[in-house]
Amino acid sequence: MHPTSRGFSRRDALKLAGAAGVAGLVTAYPGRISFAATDQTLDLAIERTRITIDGHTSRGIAIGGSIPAPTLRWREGQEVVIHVTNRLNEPTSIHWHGLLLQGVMDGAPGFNGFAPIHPGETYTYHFKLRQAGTYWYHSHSAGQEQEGMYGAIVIEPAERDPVRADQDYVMLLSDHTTESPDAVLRKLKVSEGYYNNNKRTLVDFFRDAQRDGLGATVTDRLDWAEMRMDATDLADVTGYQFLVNGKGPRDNWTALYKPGERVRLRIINGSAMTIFDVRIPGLAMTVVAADGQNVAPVKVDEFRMGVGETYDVVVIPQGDKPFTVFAEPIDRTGFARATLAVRDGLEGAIPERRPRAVLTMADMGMAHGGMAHGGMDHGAMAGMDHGAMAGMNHGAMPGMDHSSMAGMDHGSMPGMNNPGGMGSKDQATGWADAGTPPGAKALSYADLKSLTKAKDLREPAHEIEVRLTGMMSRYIWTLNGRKFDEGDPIRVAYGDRVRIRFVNETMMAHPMHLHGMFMELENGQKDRLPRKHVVLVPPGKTMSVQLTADEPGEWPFHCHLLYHMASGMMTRFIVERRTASL
Ligand SMILES: [Cu+2]
Repeated sequence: MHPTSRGFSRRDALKLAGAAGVAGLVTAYPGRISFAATDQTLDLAIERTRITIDGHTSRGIAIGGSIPAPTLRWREGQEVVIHVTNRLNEPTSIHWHGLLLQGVMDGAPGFNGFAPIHPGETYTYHFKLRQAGTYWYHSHSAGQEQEGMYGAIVIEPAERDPVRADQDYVMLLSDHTTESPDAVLRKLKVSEGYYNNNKRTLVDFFRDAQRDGLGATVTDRLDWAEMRMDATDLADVTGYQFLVNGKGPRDNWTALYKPGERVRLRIINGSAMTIFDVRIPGLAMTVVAADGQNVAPVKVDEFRMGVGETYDVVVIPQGDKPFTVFAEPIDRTGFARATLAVRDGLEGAIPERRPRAVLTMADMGMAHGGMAHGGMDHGAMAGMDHGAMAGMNHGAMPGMDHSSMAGMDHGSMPGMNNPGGMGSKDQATGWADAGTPPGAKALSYADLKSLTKAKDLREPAHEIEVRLTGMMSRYIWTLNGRKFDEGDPIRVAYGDRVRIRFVNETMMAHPMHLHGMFMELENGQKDRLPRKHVVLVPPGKTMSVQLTADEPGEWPFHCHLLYHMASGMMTRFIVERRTASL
């Protein structure tokens, strides 16, 4: 049934879509928009389409007629009604990433009574906007997000915006492949090295460790680089094109400014699998928001962003020379670029490509100092069943399948159980070295400080450990060693203050996403911990967050790498109202 038959006019939808910049995604819109504080209704159809990137056309799925989907511009406090019509021949869904809302409106099939939207059906989402900031929306079904089902959400604050800007642009980063997501996942499952041109294994390392003893093996002279592990260990799917607002590097998406204007860039990592390092050579960026939440301004030259994260930055370009916004995936297999310019048609220089980021022993929490201090029980490590690890390949320390690690004192592995959560100041950017030049400042998670004081300052009453686990050799990614719905859900009582400790036992970074509530990252900022909906947990590291379980329901809690989630790296985070027993 067409939604208009239910009393919603197409014209209204188009009007809103116009305001949202459906046709104007690639053009500038005025920085100061007056928002009517009226309710908003819109129709979004989901259908197969074609997308042209750098002159080449391929297939995709559009929400609301475009890839990316139209930017939804709303205002805090509004009630929004969105009719989503499925014109595919498969079930679909839309999840409102980062929004606080009632569970059934969250749009994750199988959670909170939300069922997939079947072909031909229209589902009506309805929620009140309880927050402001930069967010995004995407499919939570199959691999549809990879196929183009993603768009930006910009919610203007009800009160005065603490961030002043003359221009305001969304830059939605994504990765595009001409292969179907099913094909990608199939190949990953058949052979974990499919996308890896330079196969190498950890087996050599453990063989050396067995022969020479781990102490001799783990030294400065032998780091992962010398093990010839390379960039491909950082990302398990390659062959992507990297896009800004659906445009390839040659398309050169351009944002206009007048010299001296304050330009706000709302940068969203809407990719399926790609962690980006972002910089604008010659232009300092002031980070003003992370995951939609205002932070104390911090001036940086570059930052790394996990899948699902957003950063708002303000830049003040001077002169009429164009600036290149450059986003390199950490495996350096390509780049996304856009241009800030005083008029269309200008191009900034493409900066020299950075060398591929390489994991170091420090990334695995096995840094120099750690060994010297005898942090690790060598004997226990030597007692590890190396045979059991023979089938293991790089990429996932999955070896760290706990059964075979029985002899190892996990807690003694430096960095892997770090009570502070943030062992070193540079932890968030110090892994898989970004290649930041001397004197340049890369954003660290430790820099993020909420602009406002936390509302709930109770010490967490409960601590939940979530181990990030996997077996790369079979392309199974898990939480606490269990695939989705094979393990127990996490249950917390409504109103409780809890700590979640992420222990990454794999050799990949995992952007962990909790629906329904913000996590407050324990990064040392006391009563101003930054509120995050995605926390990028580096390989071999531990990070912890606190939260107040004040959103009842059954929330998805998963790695935001699409194929990790698809292969099992997800659980249920259940906030339940408990009645006292007699
Ligand atoms: Cu993951």
